[in-house]
Amino acid sequence: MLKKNVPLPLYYQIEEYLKQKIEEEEFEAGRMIPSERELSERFEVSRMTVRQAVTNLVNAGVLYREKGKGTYVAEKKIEQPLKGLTSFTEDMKKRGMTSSSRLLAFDVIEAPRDIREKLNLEEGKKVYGIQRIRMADEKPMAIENTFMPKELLPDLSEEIVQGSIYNYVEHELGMAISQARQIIEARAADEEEANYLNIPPHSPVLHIERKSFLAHNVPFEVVKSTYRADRYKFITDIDR
Ligand code: 16G
Repeated sequence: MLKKNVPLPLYYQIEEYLKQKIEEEEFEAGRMIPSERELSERFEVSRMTVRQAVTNLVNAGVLYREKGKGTYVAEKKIEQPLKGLTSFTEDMKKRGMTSSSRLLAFDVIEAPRDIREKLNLEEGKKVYGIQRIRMADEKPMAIENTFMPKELLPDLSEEIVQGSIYNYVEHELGMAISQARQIIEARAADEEEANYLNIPPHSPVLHIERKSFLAHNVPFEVVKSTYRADRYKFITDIDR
């Protein structure tokens, strides 16, 4: 029951009720929530109040609407700490999920200027241009465009990049990955990205550019990735 004599707005109390049901997994991901009519009858409030609560949760990515069908519980977002230089494979393993990749491109190209500058390469040097869709439990999470100097990894193959690149660099080549710099920006998915990520066109995505270094400040990768904003949130701890 909603409390009418407390300073919490009714729509807020309905949001809390729905969030609690989701938290307790009584409403699991993919399940349809009760209709606006049912909720307004149950709580004895107007449908407008219910709609406000539901819309807020849709905007927060907790629920999603399907036209002409109803409102459903969204998958819980993956919470990715922005701390520790980890690979996609490691991140998914830590969560008990299975990682896999769909390889879209594996080319050796002359480094485009911006990549060449970022990787400290001379003009004409070759880089790998690798495009992978990264999946968790077979669902697409991100698209990664990776550029790495050919000279540094002469034997890289399609087979290797279907698995973990970091594992190959560290455990097959014995090179230590030391640090990285990452820039995160919000964007709208274009048609192609939306298609690969299985989301509606123009959905929000997070674009991340990571430049990573081996020991002695040798840059070994520039990765431009597009993450589903409905499936990811990035967490930082900050000290004062
Ligand atoms: C992460 C990294 C990426 C790196 C990849 C290696 C971001 C935001 N993340 O996805 O830079 O290349 O892990 O993963 O760029 P792998 O070892 O599983 O191939």
